[in-house]
Amino acid sequence: MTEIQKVYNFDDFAGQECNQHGLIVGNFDGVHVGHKSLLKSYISRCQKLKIEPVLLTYKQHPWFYLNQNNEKHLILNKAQNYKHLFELGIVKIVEVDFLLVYKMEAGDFLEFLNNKLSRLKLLFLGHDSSIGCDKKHASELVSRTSFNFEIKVENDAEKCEDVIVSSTLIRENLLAGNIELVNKFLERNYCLNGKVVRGKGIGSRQLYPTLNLEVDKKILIPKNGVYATFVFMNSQKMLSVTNIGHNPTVDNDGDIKIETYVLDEEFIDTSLDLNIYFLGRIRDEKKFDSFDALKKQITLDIAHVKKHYGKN
Ligand code: RBF
Ligand code: MG
Repeated sequence: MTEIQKVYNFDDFAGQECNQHGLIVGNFDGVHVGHKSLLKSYISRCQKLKIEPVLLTYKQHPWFYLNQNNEKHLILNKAQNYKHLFELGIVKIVEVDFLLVYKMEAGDFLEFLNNKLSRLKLLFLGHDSSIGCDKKHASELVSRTSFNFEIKVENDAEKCEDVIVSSTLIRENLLAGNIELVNKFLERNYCLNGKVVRGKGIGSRQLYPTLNLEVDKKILIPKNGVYATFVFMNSQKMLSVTNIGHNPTVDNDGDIKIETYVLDEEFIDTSLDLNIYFLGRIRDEKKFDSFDALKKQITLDIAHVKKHYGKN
């Protein structure tokens, strides 16, 4: 099957769907081990039935409506989120406005899908998922037979390090700086993606030159501190050391800065889009008495990364 992976508006998709397809519904923020195992069984079920694996998600994460604020919350920005979902084998992503569906009871929601999606053959639900504003548990819905599609419920509780992995658990561990654990929950290196922006130039003049990363404002930022990381420069993987924090030695504006020093400075490319992949946390950010003291500490940080992560 050579399919073009594409993102649709719900109405566009409903208007032009031409192949028989399945549907899985959710945010899948983080695309962690639990999500992955559920998505893999969904995709293989679709393959067996020879239907397209389609994923329904919300234009904006429900959390931002339900909590009425814009605080940093997401593990992945939309582009990264969709990239991981497509890599797993999802063929179409359909975005629906949360406000359109959040007041529907489970039965109405299923009715809505049944009426709008004439080629829907399979609705795939995680065992612990609930549907509709009446929060009907997935298992209560399987017996519904008045629709043109089958409902299948699959166990989606994936254990890792003896706990059931969830996006909430990952957020808690990012805020605690537990990168190694987060990497296990994700089955890949946790990554911050964003644009490279200009700093004040203090680093290049008096300390070490860094790339400053600006991330989507909805993205949750891990605990302040210094991290062993890597980046790709001209497709080459290179170690770097990343500071997240307020730079108290040199700065007093309240903004959080994310900046990385790439160990092999010669290869730095200045392209705008940057992924910083995290390996582990080295220390807390500190206020030093002088630039010199800070520079000495950064020199030690660099040596630490080389020594402990040099073979990565
Ligand atoms: N700034 C601090 O005030 N305290 C720190 O502990 C600190 N650690 C850093 C560690 C690394 C590896 C890097 C790259 C930067 C660090 N900074 C720290 C930020 C530093 O102040 C910053 O690079 C300059 O202000 C230039 O933007
Ligand atoms: Mg800089």
